[in-house]
Amino acid sequence: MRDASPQTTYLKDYTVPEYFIHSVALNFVLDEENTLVTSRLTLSRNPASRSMETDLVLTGENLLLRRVVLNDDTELTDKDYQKTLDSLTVYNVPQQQPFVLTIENTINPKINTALEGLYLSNGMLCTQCEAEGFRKITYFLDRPDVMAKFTTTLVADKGRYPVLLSNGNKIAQGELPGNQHWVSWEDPFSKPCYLFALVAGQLECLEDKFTTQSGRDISLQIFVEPHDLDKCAHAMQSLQNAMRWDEEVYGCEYDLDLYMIVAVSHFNMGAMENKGLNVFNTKFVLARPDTATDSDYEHIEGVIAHEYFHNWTGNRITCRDWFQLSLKEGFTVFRDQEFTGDRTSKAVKRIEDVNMLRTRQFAEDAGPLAHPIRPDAYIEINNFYTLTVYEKGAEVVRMIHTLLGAEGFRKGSDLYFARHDGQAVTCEDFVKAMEAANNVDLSQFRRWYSQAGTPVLTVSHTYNAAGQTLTLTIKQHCPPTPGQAVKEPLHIPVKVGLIYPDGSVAPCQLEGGTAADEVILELTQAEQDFVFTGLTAAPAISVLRGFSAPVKLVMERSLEELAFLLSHDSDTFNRWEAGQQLVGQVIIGLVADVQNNRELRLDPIIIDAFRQVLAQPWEDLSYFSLLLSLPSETYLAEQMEVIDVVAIHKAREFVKLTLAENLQNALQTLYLNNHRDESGQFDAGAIGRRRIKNTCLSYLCALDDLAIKNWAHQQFKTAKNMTDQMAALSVMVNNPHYARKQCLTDFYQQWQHEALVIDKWFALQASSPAPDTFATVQALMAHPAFDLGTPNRVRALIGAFSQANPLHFHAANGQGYQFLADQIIALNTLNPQVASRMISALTSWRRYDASRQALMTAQLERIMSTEAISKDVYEIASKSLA
Ligand code: 0A1
Ligand code: ZN
Repeated sequence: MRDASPQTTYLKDYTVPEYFIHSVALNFVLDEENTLVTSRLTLSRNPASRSMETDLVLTGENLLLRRVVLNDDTELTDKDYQKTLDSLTVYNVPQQQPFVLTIENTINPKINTALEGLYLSNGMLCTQCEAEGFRKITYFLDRPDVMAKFTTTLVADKGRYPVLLSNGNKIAQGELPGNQHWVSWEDPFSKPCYLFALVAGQLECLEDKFTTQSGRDISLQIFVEPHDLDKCAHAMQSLQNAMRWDEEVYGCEYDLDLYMIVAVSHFNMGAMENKGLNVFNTKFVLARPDTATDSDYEHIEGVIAHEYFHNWTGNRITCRDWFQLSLKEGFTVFRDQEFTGDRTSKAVKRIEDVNMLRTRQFAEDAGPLAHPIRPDAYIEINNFYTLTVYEKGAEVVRMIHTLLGAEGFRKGSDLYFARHDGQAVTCEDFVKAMEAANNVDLSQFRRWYSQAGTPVLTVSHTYNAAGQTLTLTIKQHCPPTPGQAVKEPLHIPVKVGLIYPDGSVAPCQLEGGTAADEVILELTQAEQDFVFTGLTAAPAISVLRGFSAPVKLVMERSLEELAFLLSHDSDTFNRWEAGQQLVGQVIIGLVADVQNNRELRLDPIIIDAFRQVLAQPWEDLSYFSLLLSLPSETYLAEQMEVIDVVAIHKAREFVKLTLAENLQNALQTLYLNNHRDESGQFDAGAIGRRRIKNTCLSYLCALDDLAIKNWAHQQFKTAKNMTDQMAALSVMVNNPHYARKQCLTDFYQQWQHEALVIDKWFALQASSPAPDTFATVQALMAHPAFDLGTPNRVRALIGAFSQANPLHFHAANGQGYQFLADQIIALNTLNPQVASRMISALTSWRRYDASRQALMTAQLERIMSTEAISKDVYEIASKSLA
């Protein structure tokens, strides 16, 4: 039985809440299986509500109700209220004056495998309330526009739960008979219940402080399981960096006296910004040079910053309703991207973000689940924590930044904070603040919030030698998406630069304008001409610099033109992009050769281009490695009409091998020059050395060369940091290697007590192109360290296989699809959020050949017929088939 035909919620139906909750006093008597929750709410009628209802309807799920008391003196009986599976209606509550309602209920954290509400993680009790988890703790008005002041008292056994945490400041604590103790917390800021949190457990704490720009000392505490205390230093440093950056760039200072982070090993997502008490997936906290890679270090800093930045963009100013999710997420992702760019390399960060957007968000936008960054309907809101809301949402904020400039954007954010502090608002309020502070009209720009799909820009040009003009014609078109057959033209900033044939910068001077090195064209019509003047020779055109808009660019360019841009474009993004287009075009050509059984031959222009890149001195070695990296199989797949995973893999491997054969000496020298025995050096220089070295190793290991294979083996055995150890192991797992098996066993032995490292061990094997991978994956499902109840493990094995192993997941006999569906069906009852996220690998079935389409849809149908299908899984599976 499924939840009786799941209901859709629509943005157009939004109405203000009928009641407000001003304050809530919570009392928890904590117990693994039977936690007693007492909630004392002070409520009043919302005068702005037009409803005539005199009943109060609270939401609540999986709760055992014990008592309801009105105004502290009247115990209500079951004639005064009605309970359903997901609500509590109290009849005829006072309309004229505020009233107090006290509710007592119990919950069972132990059986809560969905990890939403109050649950157990390795013996520790913790909560996750966004989006609608608070209703699994107690009856409440569980919607973000109901903001209340929370005080929370936690009572628990002292031995099992010595540390008791909740939002805000600790105001009192004491001992109780029977080895019990209690702690009270008070959060002075009004907040919606999705920002509530509590944690109880045997935790150790790393403590430090931060002095704000106004001179206040903030205590910073990171709580972890005792064996992880030696892996918190980087998270602490990251938090301090983020706090400083937000003061400098946005003028935002932290508001409480205490900032706590707790790392838990069971978590559905990355982390959660609960006021003053962030709860994090251990993956985004714990790092030691020997356990975490450079990329882990960077992600930790990014996620710590993201959650910290939410204090202003999310908590102080929150969302009116869940359709506005991108208001806080798009803006906060934009902020964390800029922060990471400032901390590391702007060029590299932009490329990494665009890579992810183009491979994953573009696919979402082109498929049956496409939705605008502000969706207009949902069945299960948890399904809308998507790449579109987060990553495309960030691109939309970035475009506003591009159109207004850094100063104008800052004026807009200042006004937004000043106008709306303490409120629950909409995307519209954000855009209005940007407009008002800059005196601009963003009417057409607003369509980015309501229109789904990735626009395609088609660019052509003509150069007029006599008139020394260049005319750039840009057309925009957006393919239809579900429910949106016709699209209106968008307001799109297109950053352009021009380059003379000798490599010098050509002036960008639009008719009637002044000359500049580059220009932002504002495309607003379906087709528009831009005329550049004063050009003494036909320039090369660098379009969409910095990836100034989330669009697909169609522009006919020869391999020679692309090679020219690769060596001369001054825009770091477009320079890299030229290389990607160059080699991408060639690989796509080779895919056709593979399909037609033609002999494969690599165009020498590619080898030359790579040789030139290798010959130049590069300061930013991470950027250098990106220039040498081939487009991913997933990105290449996006370029094909019908995806052929086998041909893509063969063609790409052929290019890799041929480059390695032709450039072996240069790659070896580069490897040796950058190979050091380093541990714990995290400056840009050391990170860059590791990255370029390991990029070279990956090319070289494509060669059937025993000496090189020994290099990898040696690097694996002697590595003092996880980046080098993992890089070596991965080339050994992904290429035939004599020591592969032994090293995998040794690695497991070495790291069996470090869960996050063991996740890497699972993921690496699951994503390998080696022929025995499917059998390995099946065997790993039965490995004692595998557990369907631990989301990180599920993502490491099942997620990596289905999302990062196109070759084997899409095996022609359909075994990959069947395997995934089996796991989704098992997860449906255990953890619906994780189950529904796993479906995405099947959603894109229309992109494959007829035989695979049939196999994939058959599995989606099978998922649809699951008994007791959750709303989460139902929504994604049914929309995937629609
Ligand atoms: N707001 C968090 C993401 C998050 C969303 C839902 C969760 O549980 C269902 C957990 C975390 C963020 O953006 O970091
Ligand atoms: Zn967020």
